[in-house]
Amino acid sequence: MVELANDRVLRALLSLPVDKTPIWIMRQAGRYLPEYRKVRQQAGSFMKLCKTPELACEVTLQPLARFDLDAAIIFSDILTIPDAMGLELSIVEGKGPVFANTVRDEAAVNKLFVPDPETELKYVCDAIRLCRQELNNKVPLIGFSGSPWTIATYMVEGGTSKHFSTIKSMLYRSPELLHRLLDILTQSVTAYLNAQIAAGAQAIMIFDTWGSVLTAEYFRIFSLAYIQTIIENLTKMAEKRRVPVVVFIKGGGRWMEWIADCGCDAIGLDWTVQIAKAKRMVGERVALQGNLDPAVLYAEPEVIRQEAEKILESYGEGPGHVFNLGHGILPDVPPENVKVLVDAVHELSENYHQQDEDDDEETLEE
Ligand code: 1CP
Repeated sequence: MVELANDRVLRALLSLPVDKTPIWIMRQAGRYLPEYRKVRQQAGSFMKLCKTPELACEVTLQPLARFDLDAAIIFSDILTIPDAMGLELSIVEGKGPVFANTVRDEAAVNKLFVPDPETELKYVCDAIRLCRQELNNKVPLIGFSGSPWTIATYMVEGGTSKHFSTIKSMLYRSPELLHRLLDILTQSVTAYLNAQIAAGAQAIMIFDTWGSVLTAEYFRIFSLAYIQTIIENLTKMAEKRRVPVVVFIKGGGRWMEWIADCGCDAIGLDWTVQIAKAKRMVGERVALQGNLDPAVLYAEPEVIRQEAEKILESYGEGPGHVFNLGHGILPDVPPENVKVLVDAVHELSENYHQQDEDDDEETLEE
């Protein structure tokens, strides 16, 4: 097994004991950092940044140079797969992601193919390989993908959506066509994540940002079932360690019981969930990641510490918690406040973990 100087995140995601609660932050490399904005400008566009492994690696590591974070997450986007399928993604200032081509009818679905991750998406695998070298086993590197449903919303709508009218009318008018699209995406995401693991990703996160726009019944059929198929087909061990899988369904608090059964090791929670309640409901089955309201980072340092402590207290003693925000960090947050949060979580969480020598005997090997 490769020795990591800090493997708290990998241990906590598998509910193994740790000395302190680990923390990383969704979208930790991003616009709130002036050094990110500089590299992005240098790159010329968001996609150029993603597609240049040296630059993607540089921005991945930027937040780790500033803060004592317990993991890195590869800098990329969930929309690299449709871009690789020929939809041509651009990120437009003030508008978000926009596709040149959409997928709204049978002819468009027929044209789709499963991208080869070491060809069309090689730039992501290269960035992962480079990051692993640079990280030199200091902290683990997280790989990620969007869920088939969430990726499909962008492909069908053509970008960000308010009411998801186009994809929902597809769901109710041509469910078989939507299933075909989701099936191609499921194969693509599985191959992509396995390639990320082969390239060196040590944990995997699946983002289902828009699962909660579905009804409970259709969430299971059109989103969760596909996530489950992906997880069943992921590489379980790499470098003699388990590769934990986190599933984040924004707004999925009401479906925690179902999510806990999808084969994931941990559930990412948004800030609307009481973490104590989540632990009571599913804590025996999965670890939990989250779930500070991202807006807390606008507060004074003392308030940030208090709000962090509330979450630590709510989760209570024992392993199985990775601290994070309940969604991505907001672009106008002062970077100093992130340091306050990261240091507070490490300092305050020691009280919730037993400092027992015997714990070291439990390992991640199988
Ligand atoms: O620099 C810029 O102006 C572009 C902003 C940006 C960034 C920093 C986009 C466009 N993507 C990213 C990086 C990104 N996206 C990461 C990086 C790794 C990290 O540090 O965490 C990750 C994990 C994502 C994932 C992502 N992209 C999600 C899932 C998570 C979530 O936030 O819900 C989604 C929905 C996207 C789509 C997307 N890409 C970019 C934007 C602005 C969006 C959201 C648009 C929307 O709200 O619909």
